[in-house]
Amino acid sequence: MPAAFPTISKIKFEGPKSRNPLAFKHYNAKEVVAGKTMHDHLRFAVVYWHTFRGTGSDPFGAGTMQRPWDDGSNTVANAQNRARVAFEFIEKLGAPYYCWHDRDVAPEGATLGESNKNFDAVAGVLKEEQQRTGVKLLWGTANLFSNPRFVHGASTSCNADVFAFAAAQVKKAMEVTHELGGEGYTFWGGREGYQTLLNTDMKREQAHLARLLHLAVAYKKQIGFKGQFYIEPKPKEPTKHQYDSDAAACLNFLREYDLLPHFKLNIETNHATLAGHSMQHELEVAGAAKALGSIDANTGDELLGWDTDQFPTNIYLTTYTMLSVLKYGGFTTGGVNFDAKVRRESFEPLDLFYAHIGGMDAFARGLKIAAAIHKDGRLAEFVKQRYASWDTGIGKKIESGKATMKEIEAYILKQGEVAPNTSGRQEYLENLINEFI
Ligand code: XUL
Ligand code: CO
Repeated sequence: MPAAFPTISKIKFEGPKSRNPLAFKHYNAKEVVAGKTMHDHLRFAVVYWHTFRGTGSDPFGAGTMQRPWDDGSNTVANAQNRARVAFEFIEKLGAPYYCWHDRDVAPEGATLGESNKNFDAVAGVLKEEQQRTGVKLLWGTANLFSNPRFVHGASTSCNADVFAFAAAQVKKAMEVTHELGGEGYTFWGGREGYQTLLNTDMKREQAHLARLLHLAVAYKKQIGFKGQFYIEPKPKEPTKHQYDSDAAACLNFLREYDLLPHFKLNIETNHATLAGHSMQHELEVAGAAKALGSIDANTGDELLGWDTDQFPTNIYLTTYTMLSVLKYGGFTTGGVNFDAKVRRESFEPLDLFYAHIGGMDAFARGLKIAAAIHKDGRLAEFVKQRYASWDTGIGKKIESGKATMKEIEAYILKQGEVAPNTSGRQEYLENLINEFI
């Protein structure tokens, strides 16, 4: 097969002074930061859907992407060829992982049986290419939202047959993930939500979503798949309300249905902002519950209110992200997955390289800055000191559950008024962050 990117060789680290747009300025896979290589900290993954299936179409116009290797046919042969191109790209970029939906990699057939056959035929090539390049599967997932059968949702559909189809699709996607040595499996509830409550039995729909997840947990055990399960929160789009709306809602849902021990969260930046939160907020909610698993790295646009999935280049964003990731112990099964797409106007294959190189460099900088802030220790010490009143006396007694209402009342009656005696020092802390940027 002729090379799809003949003019591009392996992307190298050339350091911050390099002016080569096809080189890393900050991502040096082998460099050790805070006790681990950048490679092991960041565990970058390329997504199959945007990078190899994205057409550049939007609600106002057709696709624009130039992908000369793709013959445009919905055939297994074209899909197999595309798989080889994908690995040429990932290998040249030097990302250690990739991720897919079942329907990204292989064409959907007229029946589930046919789709499964197509999927196996392309999975064979994925396996060969993984072995050839050493690139690994971070996670797999099933597309339970594009086909019109999922118009009312998948596991939350009003039609039990649609649930059955979705469950069968998840079963197969889990099997292929397992076969390819995937380190995780993600559930993003594409249409698991509602457009109007007038036609919706919310309690029943949520119980059905939990049923699918319990079935998956049982099947995982049955086939011996050891990868991590993730739920990916998103508040809306395509539905007006998704049941997995944000990290807190997901955690509550998982707890309510006894699923929490089996899942972690895959936090996506643009989903966080659609939910009216910052990425940092979502990471802290997940981390505090010991459920921070992986991230879908991208960003929205301040002036556009939808899921634009842009490549992340904002150093504050990557710094705050990596501050939280490091704080909760770093990635184990998860990684930094670029669920991001080049703009419709960036239609040349070369743009795929620029986009990923920029994202990887932005995260490498975020990692280095966050590690330096952790090492410096002033930020963590400030937070510790801010809560010092809880480490002794009445604070300690209350926190440990040993103080009664009566004792607390007696204490405060004796104490008199309590003055607001400590500043929050927000500006000081923002300046401190800027010392490292
Ligand atoms: C959609 C989204 C998905 C999931 C995988 O907004 O983020 O691509 O990451 O289904
Ligand atoms: Co995503």
